[in-house]
Parts: sequence; C-alpha cells; structure tokens
Amino acid sequence: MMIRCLLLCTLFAFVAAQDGYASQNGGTKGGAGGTTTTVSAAAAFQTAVKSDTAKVVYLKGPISLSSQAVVGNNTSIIGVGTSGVINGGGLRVSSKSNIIIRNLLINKVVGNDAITIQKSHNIWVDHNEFYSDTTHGFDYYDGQVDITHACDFITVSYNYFHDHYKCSLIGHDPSNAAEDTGKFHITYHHNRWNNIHTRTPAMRFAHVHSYNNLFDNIVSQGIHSRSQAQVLIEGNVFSNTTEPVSTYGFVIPDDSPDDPSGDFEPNGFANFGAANDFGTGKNNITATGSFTSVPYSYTLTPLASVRSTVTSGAGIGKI
Ligand SMILES: *[C@@H]1O[C@H](CO)[C@@H](O)[C@H](O)[C@H]1NC(C)=O
Ligand SMILES: *[C@@H]1O[C@H](CO)[C@@H](O)[C@H](O)[C@H]1NC(C)=O
Ligand SMILES: *[C@@H]1O[C@H](CO)[C@@H](O)[C@H](O)[C@H]1NC(C)=O
Ligand SMILES: CC(=O)N[C@H]1CO[C@H](CO)[C@@H](O)[C@@H]1O
Repeated sequence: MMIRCLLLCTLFAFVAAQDGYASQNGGTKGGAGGTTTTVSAAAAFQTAVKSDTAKVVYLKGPISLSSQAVVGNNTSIIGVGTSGVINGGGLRVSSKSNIIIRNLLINKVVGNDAITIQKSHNIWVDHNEFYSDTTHGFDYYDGQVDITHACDFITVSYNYFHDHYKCSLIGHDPSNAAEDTGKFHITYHHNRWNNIHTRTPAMRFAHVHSYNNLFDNIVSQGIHSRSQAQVLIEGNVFSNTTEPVSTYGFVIPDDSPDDPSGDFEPNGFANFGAANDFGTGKNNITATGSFTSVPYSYTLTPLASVRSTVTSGAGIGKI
C-alpha cells in the first residue's frame, strides 16, 4: 500500500507539472528520470540540489540555512509530508532551467528572498508556504518569490503566502527594458495570500496570467502592473484589500521605493477576463492592455468556489 502510494504520488508529481506557462517552451519535468535522494540535514540538502544532472531531492526536514541553497538544472525539490521546512536561507535559481519546487515551507529569510529566480526558464513553484512577519519593516526580509532578469515560462500555483511586506517582484528595475521586454510569461493560479502589504505580485515588462487566486487582507496594494507590464486577471477573490489592482506606475512609500515619498515609473496595463470579486477594494486602472488570451488550456474554478478550493488546497501537506 505504502509503496503503491509512493509510486503513484511520485508519478503525479511529474505529470502534474504541465499547466500554465511552465507547460510551454518544452514543458517542465524537473528531475524526472534522474536519481532520487532523501535528505534531512542542511549541508546534505545544499549538496543534493546543486548539480545540473537530473535528480529528485526529497526534503525530510526541518533544516536551517544561513544562506540561499543554489539549485541546479533538471531538479525537483519536494518536501516529505509536512516536514519540508526550511528556516532562513531560502533557494536561489540563477541561469538555470527545468526546475520543480513543491511542498516546502520557507520562512523568515532575513535580507534575502525565500526564492530568488533570475535568468532562468521553465520553473514550477507549487504547493509551498511562505511566511515571515510584519513587525520589522519592509526591507528586513526581501521578497517571497522574486523573479527577475529575463526569466520566462514559470507557473506559481497553490502556494500560501502570508504575514509579509513585499511579497513578490517580477522585473527588478524599470531601466532594464532591453533585457526584460518580451520575457516573464508567468501564470499564478490558486494561490492564497493573507496579510501582505504589497506586491501580489508587482511586475514590470511581464505577461502575467492571474486566475483563481484568493487575496485576504492585502494592506496597501495587491497586483501592481507597471513599466509596460500586461496582466490578465480573472476569477480571483479579494477581501479586505485596499487596492486589488493598480496599473498606475507610482511606487508607493509602503513598497520600498528609492525615494521615501515614492517613485514614478511608467504605467502598466491590465485586462479582466472572467469575473473577479474585488470586495470593497478600489482598483486604479489607467490603461487596458492587449493581453486577453494565453496559449495553454485551463479550467476556471467557479468564482463562488474559489475561497473553499484555495483554502483547502493551497500550501504544504496537500499533495
Ligand atoms: C543549465 O541550464 C541553463 C539554462 O537552460 C543552460 O544555459 C546551461 O547550459 C545548463 N547547464 C548545464 C551544465 O547543462
Ligand atoms: C482588514 O485589514 C486590516 C489591515 O489593512 C486589518 O487591520 C483588519 O484587521 C482587517 N479586518 C478584518 C475583518 O480582517
Ligand atoms: C490613480 O491613477 C492616477 C493616474 O491616472 C493618479 O493620478 C491617481 O493618484 C491614482 N490614484 C491612487 C489612489 O493611487
Ligand atoms: C543532464 C540532463 O539531464 N540534462 C537535461 C536537462 O533538461 C533539459 C531540458 O529538459 C535536457 O535537454 C537535458 O538533457
């Protein structure tokens, strides 16, 4: 029985990758077909995830890291049950491809992102939990999943992001158009956000498809499309969220601008597909864009079921 479940679950872990933008450009198989190891200690984890050869690394933690673990190509990192806990440190994916990160809980990464992804493509970040706290101000921790420098073909699904200031940034700088224009095709679906101040996500130059996500208590600003980014927003539920969507380029003082009173950068664009529930929030849409469809198929959860589906399905210990 155990062995059978293990086989089926392992199979599922590989097969289930094929949705959203991570399913494009050849797909995202992670370490499928490579070696399999289970690690329980920090040093062993850092060594196990590093090489570029195909591998599945199961984390039976908790572990504590003092710096980001560097992840190689063709890698699946999968937490075992609810034990895939990484305290501090986080993960770094730089100039890599074909990576799956599932069922981990990464918390309180001081001075860095929980996951940094740059110059990389075909990445699937699924069923993880991220939290820190909002008692240290907005630059004590950095982002939860930050995606910069011309990344592409990424899906962020069924994650639970909570208790954090600046959740996720796509595109590090408005002056980086030469590298980033036409990149950052990213899908966010069935993620849960709660008690976040900004950036769910904030994006520059991107094409982001955000569907069936649940946003509770987003204090200052939720989805922020700036520097010509395009976002397609559909079937999402927001509650107690001040500004669910903005395309106005102004970087608010609560979002770590260079100037403490805020920075101006070019506006972004937004399109609304299937109906969203914005609750009492007020959007600030300055321009409708041209991003109205995606190249993959997907099934929308009915709006009335989004809260229950996401609450029960997102986060660690659910796969
Ligand atoms: C790892 O993947 C990156 C991005 O696809 C590629 O540029 C690099 O050559 C790969 N490295 C190896 C050793 O295969
Ligand atoms: C709504 O969000 C604010 C923070 O913006 C929080 O202080 C308040 O408790 C929330 N209200 C409810 C009903 O959750
Ligand atoms: C919304 O965007 C406009 C620019 O079109 C700006 O003048 C205004 O201050 C914005 N409102 C808020 C509440 O940020
Ligand atoms: C060593 C190895 O397994 N490399 C593979 C990594 O994944 C890419 C894309 O799927 C393959 O082309 C490589 O052969």
